Amino acid sequence: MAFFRKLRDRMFKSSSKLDQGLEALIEDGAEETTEAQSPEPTPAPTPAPAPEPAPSSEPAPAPAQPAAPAPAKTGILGRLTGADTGPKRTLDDDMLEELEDLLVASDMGVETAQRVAANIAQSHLGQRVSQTQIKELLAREITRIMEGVARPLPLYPKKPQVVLVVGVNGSGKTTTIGKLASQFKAAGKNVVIAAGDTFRAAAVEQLQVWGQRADVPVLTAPEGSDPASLAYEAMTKAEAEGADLLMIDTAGRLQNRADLMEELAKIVRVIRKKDPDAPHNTLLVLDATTGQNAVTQVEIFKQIADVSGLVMTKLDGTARGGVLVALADKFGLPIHAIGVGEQIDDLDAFDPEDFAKALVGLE
Ligand SMILES: Nc1nc2c(ncn2[C@@H]2O[C@H](COP(=O)(O)OP(=O)(O)OP(=O)(O)O)[C@@H](O)[C@H]2O)c(=O)[nH]1
Ligand SMILES: [Mg+2]
Repeated sequence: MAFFRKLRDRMFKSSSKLDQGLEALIEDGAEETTEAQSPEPTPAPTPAPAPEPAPSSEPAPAPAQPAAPAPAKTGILGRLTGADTGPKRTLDDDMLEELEDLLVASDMGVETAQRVAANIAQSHLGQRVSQTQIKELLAREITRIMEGVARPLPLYPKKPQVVLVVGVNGSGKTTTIGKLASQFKAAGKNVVIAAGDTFRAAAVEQLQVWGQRADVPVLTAPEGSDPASLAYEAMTKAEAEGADLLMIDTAGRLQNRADLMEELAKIVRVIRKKDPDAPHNTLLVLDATTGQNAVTQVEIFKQIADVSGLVMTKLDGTARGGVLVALADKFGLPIHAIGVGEQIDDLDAFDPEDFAKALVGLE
């Protein structure tokens, strides 16, 4: 599926907190390390005098030479080879602990932060690392975690393929449906949208605007009617019209509102009456600026609606994408796409390396 195209430059417009934290981590620690290592050009400690060799006629062996101090890396050779001229810090337990704290502060979650730090320690403990190096090491670990979850929305031969879109209020469900519909339409698919948010008249109007932009029909029901019935009717209509894809919008619901979650469960039950395999995809739309609460959102929506994949919106202009790493590590749910703006083509494929680099502040 070549639909998703890059808008990489828009990801993380704002400067990243993690980026700055990593730089400070090396800078602050570098001072201590340099002081501790070479306060002054003190003479190399003389090795303890060797015990007097037992009197013997043999000539005493020459005392082992103390190892010559390693030449400073800032020599000509160092300057020629190492482009990395900034401060460096020895990766020790203190630094690892600070690194872990930074990762937790960037919403990566304690477990994931610990695992990432441990992996970096495994390869680099005791080594002196620069700001760029620590960012690269981190980006490598994050990329590794995210690689397994970067997957576009799968398409099935089933007609209609039912895509249910769920999430908390304002996460970007309706916008994402508009964007997806436009991309699938452009790819030659016959798409229908159902306005399952029957609570607000404005929600239906908003979806109709997206339907016009994407040039796909929007099926609606009167305000206040049962969203499960609408979903059922939409499936019947989509089937009759030979649609490839039926995308069902739902009202935003907080995961701690049991009544609204039960309503969602009912929508799923009713859809399954019509087609036991449907919904074929249940997309949970998450707002990147949410932080750690996204973890609970995934847990509960997964339980109620059998979430099959994630879309993370609003990654433009926020540096708070760290929770995505925690989600990938914890749940392994595919990330189908990311929202990088409010316009119709502002939906991008999820690229793990780009994401990791943007998160840690690498070019
Ligand atoms: N910057 C940015 N804004 C986005 C993105 N996706 C959605 N939005 C904006 O977020 C706001 C909410 O988007 P909606 O699509 O209405 O969210 P929703 O989940 O349908 O909201 P409810 O139906 O009220 O639960 C709108 O102002 C969108 O323009 C994105 O990727 N980036
Ligand atoms: Mg909506």
